[in-house]
Amino acid sequence: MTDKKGQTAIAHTNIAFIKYWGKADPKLNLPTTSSLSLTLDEYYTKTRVEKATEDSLLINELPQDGKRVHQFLNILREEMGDFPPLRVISENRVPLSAGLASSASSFAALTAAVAKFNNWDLSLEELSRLARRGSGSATRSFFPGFAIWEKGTDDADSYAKEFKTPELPIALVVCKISGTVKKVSSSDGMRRAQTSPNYAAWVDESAQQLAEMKKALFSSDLERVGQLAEANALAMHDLNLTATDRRFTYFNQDTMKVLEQVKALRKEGYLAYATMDAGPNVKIITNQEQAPKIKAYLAERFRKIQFDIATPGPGISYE
Ligand code: 2P0
Repeated sequence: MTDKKGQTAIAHTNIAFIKYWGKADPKLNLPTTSSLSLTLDEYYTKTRVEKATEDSLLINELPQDGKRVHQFLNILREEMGDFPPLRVISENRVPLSAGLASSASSFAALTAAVAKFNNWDLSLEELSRLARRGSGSATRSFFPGFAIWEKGTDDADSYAKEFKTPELPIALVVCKISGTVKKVSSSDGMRRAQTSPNYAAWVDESAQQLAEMKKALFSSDLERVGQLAEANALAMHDLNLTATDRRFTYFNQDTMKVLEQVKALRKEGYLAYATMDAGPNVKIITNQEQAPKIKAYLAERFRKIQFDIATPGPGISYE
């Protein structure tokens, strides 16, 4: 127990280069594959927890239905021992629910803030394991740069670790295609994707791609990193299109048009590979030298789309 009034933690979001897209155990959020991500500098969630009379949630100053957060706090109480009701106050600098994985930074920041508030002495890996129960992708948002979430075999050994690489001049051009709320939640999307006849093959292929991705990162081969990430992402989205339980897509027409331009950029000699998540946005993997040029190239062709340049970000921090 603690006599502290409150505690604040900051977690940055992450983009998977080898995706998590399916659950071996939906209750425990155990994944069917290991995944690898890059934490980004530009997007983060800052979360303060304060002692209160009941659990509640405020995001960007707006009260929310805090059911998911309340359930997660109860999981932490079961795992770690009881603590008082908490008011959770979140400042979210991630475009919400449009495929930029705000749940990753949100559940990482919340887990870290609650742990620090309660004076739990936990390693980053132990925090990652706990955060998994809130949202799978949150496991990877504790670490600077690259992280690997090892799928593990059970609740005890499924968590992420930092994946140290040589210094890489990597950058992402983030194409913010639509800020609208997604129609298929990640959990529902995964459940449906797992009904694709191609699912088992994707799981096998993903393990090979992860092994190759590690090698490419170690040898600073950004071209290969991009190729592998794009292949992995396109195959993930193909599972959605081939789901036998109501096939679906997160792409819209702008997604398809940007993907065409990514091919055109490559033909012109640019380093440019695309990755997409549970929304219409496209993130283009490139290097820091070419990122502003790619941004200018696309901004000229897509007047209505906004573009950011994102670079590797830090691990969890506290205020
Ligand atoms: C990922 N995504 O690896 C994948 C790729 C989106 C596409 O993890 O159900 O919000 O809370 O565990 O973490 C988004 O799913 O899903 C996600 P839950 P989560 O980043």
